[in-house]
Amino acid sequence: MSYTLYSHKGSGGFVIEAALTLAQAPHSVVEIDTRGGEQFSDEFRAINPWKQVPALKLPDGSIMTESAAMVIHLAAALPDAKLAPVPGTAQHAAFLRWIIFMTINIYESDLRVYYPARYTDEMNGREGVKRAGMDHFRRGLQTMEDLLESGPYILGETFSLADIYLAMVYVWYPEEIDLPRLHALKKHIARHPVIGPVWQRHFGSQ
Ligand SMILES: N[C@@H](CCC(=O)N[C@@H](CS)C(=O)NCC(=O)O)C(=O)O
Repeated sequence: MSYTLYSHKGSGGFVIEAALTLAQAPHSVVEIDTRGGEQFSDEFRAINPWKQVPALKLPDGSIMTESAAMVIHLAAALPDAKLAPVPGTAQHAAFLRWIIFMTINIYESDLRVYYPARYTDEMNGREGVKRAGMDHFRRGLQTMEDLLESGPYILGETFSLADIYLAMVYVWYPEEIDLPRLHALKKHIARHPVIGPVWQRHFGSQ
């Protein structure tokens, strides 16, 4: 009864690996070399037709994709690990709100920055897509920085998978950015006794 995570170092697979590690759930990680284009192979397309990592094989053999869905599912499937508030509570509503906000607005703008050609059909449009992506990315992170005023975590005093997700999307921002609360959160996760080593493997000493 084990999970199989298809991932690439430094990808959205980080938060899923962190969740499985925190919950001490048996799992293995299959490295997909997305820089070398392995996500486009027939073998991986059979796992995720959208050709992206992370993908997660559940213990019953079924496959999940979409990092936000996986985070929400794992928190529900592994309740003893307390990865998120109890479903149905106001805290859980806030958890869902910010996970979805981060995946739709921040993760997505990161893709516009790193893969601008997918968002325009003219060569000359790529710089514009990338610039607008950076702007969106920055605004998304600033929204989270403002939210952490009542932190130190997204849910106030309660640490959850949403914070790990946030540190991950923050570290993807490709330029210097002055967001001290996000910086402190990232440091906290990088030094965490359980998930710190997972962080180091994905992002080094960043
Ligand atoms: N919406 C997806 C986005 C997944 C995604 O963008 N994955 C990136 C790595 S972080 C990827 O596979 N990049 C290679 C590619 O898109 O070709 C999720 O949240 O899981």
